[in-house]
Amino acid sequence: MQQTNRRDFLGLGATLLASAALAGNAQAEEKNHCEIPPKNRQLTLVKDPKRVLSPSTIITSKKGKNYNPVVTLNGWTLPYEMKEGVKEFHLIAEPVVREFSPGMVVNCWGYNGTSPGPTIEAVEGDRVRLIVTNKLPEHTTIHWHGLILPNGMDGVGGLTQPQIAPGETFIYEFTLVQSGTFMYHPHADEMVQMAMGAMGMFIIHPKNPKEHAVDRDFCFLLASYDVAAGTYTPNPSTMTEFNLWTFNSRTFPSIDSMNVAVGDRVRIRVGNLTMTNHPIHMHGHTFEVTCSDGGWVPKSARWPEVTTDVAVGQMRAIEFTAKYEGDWSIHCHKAHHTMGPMGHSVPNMLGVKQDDLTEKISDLMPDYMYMPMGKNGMAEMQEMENMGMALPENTLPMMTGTGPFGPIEMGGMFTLVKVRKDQPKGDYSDPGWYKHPQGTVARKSER
Ligand SMILES: [Cu+2]
Repeated sequence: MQQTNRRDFLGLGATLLASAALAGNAQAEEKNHCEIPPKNRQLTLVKDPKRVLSPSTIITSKKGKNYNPVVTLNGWTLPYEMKEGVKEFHLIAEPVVREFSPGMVVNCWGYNGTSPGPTIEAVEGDRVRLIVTNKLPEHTTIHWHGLILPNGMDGVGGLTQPQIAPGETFIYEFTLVQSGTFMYHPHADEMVQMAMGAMGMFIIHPKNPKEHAVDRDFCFLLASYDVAAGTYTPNPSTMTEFNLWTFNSRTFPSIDSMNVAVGDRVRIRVGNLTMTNHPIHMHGHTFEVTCSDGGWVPKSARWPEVTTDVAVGQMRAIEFTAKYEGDWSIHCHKAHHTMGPMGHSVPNMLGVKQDDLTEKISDLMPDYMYMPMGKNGMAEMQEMENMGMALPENTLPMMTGTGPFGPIEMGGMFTLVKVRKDQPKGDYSDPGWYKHPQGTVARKSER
């Protein structure tokens, strides 16, 4: 019975915790190191944790005892309990449903009701106990990617431990001897389990809170999927031709923006558990890579960048001081990774006068969705979408998002860093579109 309570409690995750806190449950708040959402975020109590479709970013508003908590984009931090001086976390590997963007849900595998799983946060020197229950249909393990630990805790099924059979619970326990950004993922039937979204982040804060201190600290994982239009489950045998490119299993415009104040020191930690590299590019500022999953980069070895490649199995933490107000794009620079799934196989019709060809082909084959590239490019595809062109079931348009000046024509791995003079300290809520001072926007020539 106790196990059931515990599972329900943890599975409901941050949504329930936030609700408990909102209801003024001080006990729950203290016990769970609790998350209180900013006032404008709507959180509701969800009865079935596997139906927590579109979690907003859950903010830990209180500072940790000796660290400034990270903010996981469209995700949350796993609560822990102190047991005789050990931080005890309970991870439940299980099938979940994730909403990638309104209009598209995916059958994923994740932890505690979400994919990616909740972020684990602890402090250098902590003793941690990670209790892993397997509710997946096949065996699993968890590998703690980048952590220095005893070999038998490394989580490689068959090599350093027996596989965790469905229904079994295994306990990992070790002391955190380093600080930085790490990941966790199965090391059992890896290709399938990671293709299904089983992964999460593991943040270890420095023992001395003044070391590597920043004002705002964000993290997310890069994840890719192959979900054919009209279906709901990723194809786990896809090697290269993925069609969904995500930050924390969300696609633009449904990825939360990172909202900061002018003058803030900002860190963004990006982990890559996809099958290809992602050059992450940010507009408006230069940044430095200050940390990899191997540890902190010495100051003398850093250099300014606006793009950093995050290779497969790597993590890169970038840092910058937010100086310039505006809505600044941050995205993967592989152009097809900032697009939605629909229409990548479009026939190349650039420069071809098509007249009513599309209509004629659609009449001949009503069940075949014929969507060629336009004569002048692909921008007209978003126009068609905006005009209400029907998409097949459970998929997303290739180019989407609307800004204050019109269609943004993005999708996939794209979001914004919003820098504002008046973003209050500790407030992560979306300030809306940037209001450009008069005379500072590119304008149509009158000449
Ligand atoms: Cu990419």
